[in-house]
Amino acid sequence: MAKIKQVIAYEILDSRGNPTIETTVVLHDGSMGTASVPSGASTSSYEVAELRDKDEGRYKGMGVQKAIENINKILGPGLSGAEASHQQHIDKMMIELDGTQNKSRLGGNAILSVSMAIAKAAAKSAVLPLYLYLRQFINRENVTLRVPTPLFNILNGGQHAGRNVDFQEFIVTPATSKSFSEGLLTGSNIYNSLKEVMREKNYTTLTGDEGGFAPPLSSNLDALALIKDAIARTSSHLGFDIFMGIDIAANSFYQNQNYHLSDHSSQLSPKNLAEFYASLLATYPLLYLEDPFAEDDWEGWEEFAKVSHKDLMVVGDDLVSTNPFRLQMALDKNIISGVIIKPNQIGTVIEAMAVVEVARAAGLKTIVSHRSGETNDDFIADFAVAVSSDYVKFGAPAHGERVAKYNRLLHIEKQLKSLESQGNVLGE
Ligand code: 2PG
Ligand code: MG
Repeated sequence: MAKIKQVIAYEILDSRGNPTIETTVVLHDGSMGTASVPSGASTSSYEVAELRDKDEGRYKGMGVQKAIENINKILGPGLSGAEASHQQHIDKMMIELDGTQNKSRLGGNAILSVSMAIAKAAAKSAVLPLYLYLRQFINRENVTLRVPTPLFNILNGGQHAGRNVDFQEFIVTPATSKSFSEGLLTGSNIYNSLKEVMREKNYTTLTGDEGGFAPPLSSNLDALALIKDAIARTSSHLGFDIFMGIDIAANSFYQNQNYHLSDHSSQLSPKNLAEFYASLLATYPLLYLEDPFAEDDWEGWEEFAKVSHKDLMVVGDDLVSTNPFRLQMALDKNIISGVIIKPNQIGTVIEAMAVVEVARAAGLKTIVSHRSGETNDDFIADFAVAVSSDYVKFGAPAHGERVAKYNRLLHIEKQLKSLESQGNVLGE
């Protein structure tokens, strides 16, 4: 148990070269925690506000000096002397200090960086690994402690690649029966095999924001064919021990109630798009489809629920935006079977954890996710283990800011194995 002594924030750069916030929290017992926040490119309108300076002469308006001032002058002094291990109380205090619905006064980015840094400092003070420390804030009944199954984004399109592929992320995911390290090896083998396939076909092997390859392709479905080819060259078997998925991120090609795909000459209505997915599923046995429709196109989501099959994970990201009210709307309409959890969509650690709990209780699969603009902070890896998420989505098994998270999961897996072999009940 230790009280907060000091909170200091700085401006640093993220993986896209844009400014973001890094916050350090010092406790009275000398424990420290430092955390930095990520940033999305394909954001939804239901995420909490990300406070940017909007000074066009500096980092094209992307500076975060105002948010940092809010930490140094308002949040830090407001929290000074508070007990760091009372994370619920701390997150609530920050919500109250902000006083808006969407954290727009102080900035969701400012609030989250403090929330994460305090959790890290408190874990240090408690001499616990962060994932075990955070675990005390969830209901652990019937929830096993395990390292989640990774979803690897190995081919980038949409707003993460700037080429002509509309769908944002082409994903492979190993069978859930595999251990995390086995899954990582499989993902890495396929990633490297895809590089080989692309070289042979004279495609560029330059990568997008999340480390996946970003070739210009004549059709969205070409990406799936390339990945299928890449898998066939490894020891994995598609549909048996490796599966494919897509984050469509449909917001990005939705306009005036219709969808505009660059490989279709005419626009598609929500019903047409649902039919397109149905035919796609008949050719490629996809396991995972994220944001197949835009965040407010409830008609499209409902249309698709009629034709999609029960083995497909239909996942809401922009649709839900890690927001409890949006989640309830999606549950009431019975249109998703999985949900993306991004702490920076909601702005505090405890609120993000609460959304995981509601989703799990409703029988949804949970997927803890990074953002396309990242730092080397690996908080999200510990968070995913703490909440016993079913999956994690941290990008390709490449690029420093992506592998920082996967590497942290390797460490956690090792730690859990050794604790298990010692008969330790892992704090359950
Ligand atoms: C997504 C995310 C992360 P962004 O849509 O799932 O992959 O992208 O961070 O750009 O919103
Ligand atoms: Mg998404």
